[in-house]
Amino acid sequence: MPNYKLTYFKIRGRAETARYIFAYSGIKYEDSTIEIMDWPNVKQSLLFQQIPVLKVDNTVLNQSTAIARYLAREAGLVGRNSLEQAQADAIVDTINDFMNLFPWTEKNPAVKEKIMEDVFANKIPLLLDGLSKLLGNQMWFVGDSVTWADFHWAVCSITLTNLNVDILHNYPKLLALKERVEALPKIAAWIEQRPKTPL
Ligand SMILES: N[C@@H](CCC(=O)N[C@@H](CS)C(=O)NCC(=O)O)C(=O)O
Repeated sequence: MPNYKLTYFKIRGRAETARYIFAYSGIKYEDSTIEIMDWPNVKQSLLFQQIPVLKVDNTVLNQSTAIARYLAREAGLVGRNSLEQAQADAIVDTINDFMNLFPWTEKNPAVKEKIMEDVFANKIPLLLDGLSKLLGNQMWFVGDSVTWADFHWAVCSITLTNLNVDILHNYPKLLALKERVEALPKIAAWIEQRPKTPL
């Protein structure tokens, strides 16, 4: 088993799906969290000056989705055949497309609020309607067992509900899926021990 070191800020953010995969699979890793004051120095040391990064022995991987997909593959969480794998990939990419619409780095509060309102009113319903239809009456998004796409939904839906407490009221099946992931014993144990942060 390689030596794994995941580096990110002390928030869920773009590293949490990888942390869920580590927790669920029991694969050991170092969860290295950077304090904001140390970030400028760490940033300079990175090829693309962004985190998360995952060090696998001496190889540094960037891009949160590539990291999570790699770990999911190692943990047997990508889907049972190439079509299921593509279905899981498509769900993760779709969720990311919508999560990337939020103005995470906007400094002007008025501009930020306006974009937030627009995303919640006009974009997020499209994501939730689509995901809800894809899930239908199934337990998991893809096939008959949990995949990293379910984990990614569970992680991103925490951020959505933190930003807008009512957002899942009309989507009971998506809420139930989030809760099903969070009730998996190893995920529940991780949630209990992780730092409590807004993002
Ligand atoms: N597409 C990249 C985006 C990475 C990214 O935007 N990272 C942010 C944190 S979420 C970052 O490093 N921000 C600090 C900076 O750019 O100085 C991924 O998914 O890993």
